[in-house]
Amino acid sequence: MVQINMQQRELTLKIVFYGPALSGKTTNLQAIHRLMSEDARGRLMVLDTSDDRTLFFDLMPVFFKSESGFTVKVKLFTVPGQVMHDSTRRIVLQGADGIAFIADSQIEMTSANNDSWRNMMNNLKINGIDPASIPIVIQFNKRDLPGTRPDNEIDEVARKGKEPIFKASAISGKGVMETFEGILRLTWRTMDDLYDLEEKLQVKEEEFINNLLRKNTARPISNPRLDTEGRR
Ligand SMILES: Nc1nc2c(ncn2[C@@H]2O[C@H](COP(=O)(O)OP(=O)(O)O)[C@@H](O)[C@H]2O)c(=O)[nH]1
Ligand SMILES: [Mg+2]
Repeated sequence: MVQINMQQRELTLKIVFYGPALSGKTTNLQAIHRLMSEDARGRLMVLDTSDDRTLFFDLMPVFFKSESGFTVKVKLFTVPGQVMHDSTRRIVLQGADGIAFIADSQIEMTSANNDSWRNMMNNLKINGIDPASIPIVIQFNKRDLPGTRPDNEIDEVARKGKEPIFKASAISGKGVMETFEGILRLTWRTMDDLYDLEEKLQVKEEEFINNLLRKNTARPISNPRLDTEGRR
């Protein structure tokens, strides 16, 4: 649930990366962490299911300070995909403002994707979130692997459904920031319709997007002049 604190001048949104086990949810967060400017993101906390814990999820905040003086924070979560961790998924999904559904493109993972999608719809309802109105984008990950669903089939899925679809290979970072931008925009627009964010916060969609997609410009400095030119 979006948190708007007018006294503290703070906005907090929650975006959840959902999907079957091993589809690449953690890998997406790791890529975002790697590709983003250090001053736009916090620590990536990965709680692995190989440990003996009761709650498993990954968490990373991204943030900026708007020109109007608001601290805008987006908390990114992943859920554990394994069937047995349903209660964790339900808890992590609580109060979600947007969802990036990470599907595994491998043909043999089709039913795992479908099961996870149905499980998500069910958990949304249990949490009192309307599955028809929460912003959702779908990423078909692992496009680099052989034996994945062909592009034309994915394009067909895109034509039939209402969710924006992105193709990715999260392991190399390809398509990750596009997916992230997709869910950020959709979430911003939906929240703006509901709560007049632009008016209340004096923040425009482009300011929100551009600040949350600030790239990591770090690279070997061979030519100091070039290094400063690359920055904004
Ligand atoms: N080939 C390939 N492997 C990937 C890709 N994304 C993730 N993986 C691998 O898939 C496995 C599961 O990824 P992980 O992010 O832990 O999945 P999660 O369970 O959804 O968090 C890991 O071995 C990743 O390296 C990808 O785009 N291509
Ligand atoms: Mg994971």
